[in-house]
Amino acid sequence: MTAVHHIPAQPADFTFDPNTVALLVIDMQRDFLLPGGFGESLGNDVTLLRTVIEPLAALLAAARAAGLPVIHTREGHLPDLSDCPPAKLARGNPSQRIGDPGRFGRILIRGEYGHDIIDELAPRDDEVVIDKPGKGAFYATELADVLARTGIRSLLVTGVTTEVCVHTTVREANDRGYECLVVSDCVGSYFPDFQRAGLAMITAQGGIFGWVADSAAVLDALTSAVSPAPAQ
Ligand code: TIU
Repeated sequence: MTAVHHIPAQPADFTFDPNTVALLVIDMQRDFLLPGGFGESLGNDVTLLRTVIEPLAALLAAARAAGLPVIHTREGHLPDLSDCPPAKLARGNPSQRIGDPGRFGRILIRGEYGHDIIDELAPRDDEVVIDKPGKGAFYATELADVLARTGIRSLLVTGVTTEVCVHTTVREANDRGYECLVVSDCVGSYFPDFQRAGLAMITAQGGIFGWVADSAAVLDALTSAVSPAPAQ
């Protein structure tokens, strides 16, 4: 199917071709969403982020049913921390630093239980998982190659946190010419004010970074506009 479809969004309808759109799920990792991980070590209340899980699980199921590519990302570092800038390691006064032993293994270290994606949103074997050392999903990763290879031009952006890794990734994507729809109830922040401002900053100035719509609008468009994937 090559038709262009519309999702009612801010600041204007978001148009997409089902053949060139992907669902991007950013950093839905135990270290950010479970007590005892990196997010909590930074002094955050993780319960605020957990409101994202249910709507995002529904959107993920719909995207899979519609045959959309799904790309997951994970923020984290090599066990020897050689890919972690000293400034990132030293910043702030966390109760536990990256690489320290946490409740779910070494914090934000690849291969550790806490670094992996929460069970509710576990990637399928055929889905791409991008490991990233930074906040943006393009920096020092293969994401640009994956998108070019698969012909993806538009991204439905979800995950955590709104003002940090989601924003950085949307800004990187915008500069590279990708069209991003941020799904408002499928992105989360530890800070309600930042959630509001983060979403407003996407759509301000005529959509300076992209579009925002809630998952109900996206689900509607996916179920009505995109043919279901053939039965396996
Ligand atoms: N601290 C915070 O809000 N976020 C991060 O450190 N990483 C992501 O947003 N994934």
